[in-house]
Amino acid sequence: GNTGDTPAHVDVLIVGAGFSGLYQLHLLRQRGWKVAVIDAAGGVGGTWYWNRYPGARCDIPSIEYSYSFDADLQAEWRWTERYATQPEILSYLNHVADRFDLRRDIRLNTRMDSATWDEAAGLWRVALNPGGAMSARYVILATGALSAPKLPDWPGIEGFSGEIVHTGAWRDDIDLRGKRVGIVGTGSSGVQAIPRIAEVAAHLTVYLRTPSFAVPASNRPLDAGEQEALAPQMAALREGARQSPLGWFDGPRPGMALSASETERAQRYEEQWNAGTTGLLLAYEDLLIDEDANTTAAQFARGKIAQLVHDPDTARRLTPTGYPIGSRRLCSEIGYYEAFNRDNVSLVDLRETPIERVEGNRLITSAGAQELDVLVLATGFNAMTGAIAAIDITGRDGAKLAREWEDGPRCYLGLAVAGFPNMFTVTGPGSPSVLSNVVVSIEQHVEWIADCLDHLRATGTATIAADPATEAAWMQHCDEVAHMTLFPRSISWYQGRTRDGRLVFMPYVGGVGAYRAKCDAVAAAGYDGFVLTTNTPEQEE
Ligand code: NA7
Repeated sequence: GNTGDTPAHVDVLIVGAGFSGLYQLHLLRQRGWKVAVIDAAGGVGGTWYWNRYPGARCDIPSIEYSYSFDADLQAEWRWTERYATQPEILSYLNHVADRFDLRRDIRLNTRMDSATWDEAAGLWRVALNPGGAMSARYVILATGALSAPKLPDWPGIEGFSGEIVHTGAWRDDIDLRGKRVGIVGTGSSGVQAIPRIAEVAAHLTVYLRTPSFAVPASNRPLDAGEQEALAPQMAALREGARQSPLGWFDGPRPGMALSASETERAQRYEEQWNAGTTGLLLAYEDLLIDEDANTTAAQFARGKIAQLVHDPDTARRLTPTGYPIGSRRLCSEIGYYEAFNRDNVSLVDLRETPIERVEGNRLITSAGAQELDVLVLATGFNAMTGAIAAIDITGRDGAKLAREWEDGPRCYLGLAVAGFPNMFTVTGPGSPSVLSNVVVSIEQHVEWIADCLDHLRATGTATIAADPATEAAWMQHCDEVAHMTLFPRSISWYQGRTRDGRLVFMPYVGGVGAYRAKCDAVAAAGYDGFVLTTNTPEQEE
């Protein structure tokens, strides 16, 4: 396909051709940098290339979940649904790649096996697979926060004789029609896939470990007129999103849940439930801060599950307990609960009857064996750190990034890791990315990194690296801010685990507006918290 040749040396090597890498390439090339992008996938699109499972769709309104950097791009693209499907987002990103002539600098089907910092030469020596060696002055890891699939390690799984597929590495040849399908996992991916698979499979067995709170997507078609009507306000809406806590056009409605009467609350929850996706959590300002407030929303959602699922025993199993609503990613559903009312769907509760092993085409739990033609793993990702830790990255003094992160993910502003000079991460741990409209966060990260590189060029700086003490202070700040909220009250992919079992809350909860202000202040102060070294003569090219 669209495979550019990779030169032996570039100024900037970008890993990943999703929302982050595409924009980073465009921006840096515009500013005169020599840039190459590699991606392991057979096409551009990142997350939206890989997650082709049935039902895959965005849970942020498509008009907001799109680039804002180019007014013409925004004006010419028309979304067909309020929440875009995976194929539509993928075609949008392909359109962007064509429109800005990005493909000539993108090499697909190529991984970065290793990257080693060469202190004497002041550059990264990189091993590509396939493709061998290249070097780059800067490396930008635009590898995605949710891109390294997490696979179960049940005994015998490697010998499963049916088809096995992870939602985040879906294959187009998977045909579920008339099949006996099992699906493990009921996070966002499972919740989206379950109703679509149930429609075509002979039988679907859902293996449930932790029930999710799922709210109706309230999806609907969007017509061009609606988007045209919004056009005059778009610039202001986009700017509002950039300064907002969540990166969305809408924020929480004013008021506290506990100050409202029970009748008022019930009415507002009903409205916000019907508004779609995260609407419920935006009903009041205190829902993710005050446990009692949160309980009122959780109880409302639990009541909905009891109404939607006919069999009381199944409804009980699907009802989340023991963690605050919203502290794990709220799922967006279209027919999820109703799917459990179908005759061809059954539920296995792994909390009572855990998975023991796999034998032939059978998944065996303590309740018995189930023959499956296709086993779908909706088991999630090694979030925020997984894709980077999978690369053999060696920084100053032989430090290995993956090994360092086993002691706890650390990253200054989610943008750079101390000990790894001239390397940037987009949506790294310590950034608000996954707790925001990630496209808004990505645009901010990408623009900040481009401005930083321009500054280094203008000032003749040879290396930039995060200062370890400032990095540690930032991670501690992230943890403190998180603990002012209810987010750490559940175990979720927002948290990393250290080798000694400690949980580390990874995303910055303080909001994209506050984060942007912090990043801007860091840059304005000459990259405060970074150590910059100037060019020595032998490093000049
Ligand atoms: P998630 O949200 O991490 O969900 C993964 C699900 O898989 C969750 O229900 C897990 O249960 C379950 N799981 C994971 N491993 C196992 C094993 N070994 N056995 C049984 N069940 C397991 O991933 P998603 O892909 O759904 O969504 C990720 C994000 O992508 C989403 O939030 C959006 O932002 C986009 P557990 O909770 O660990 O008990």
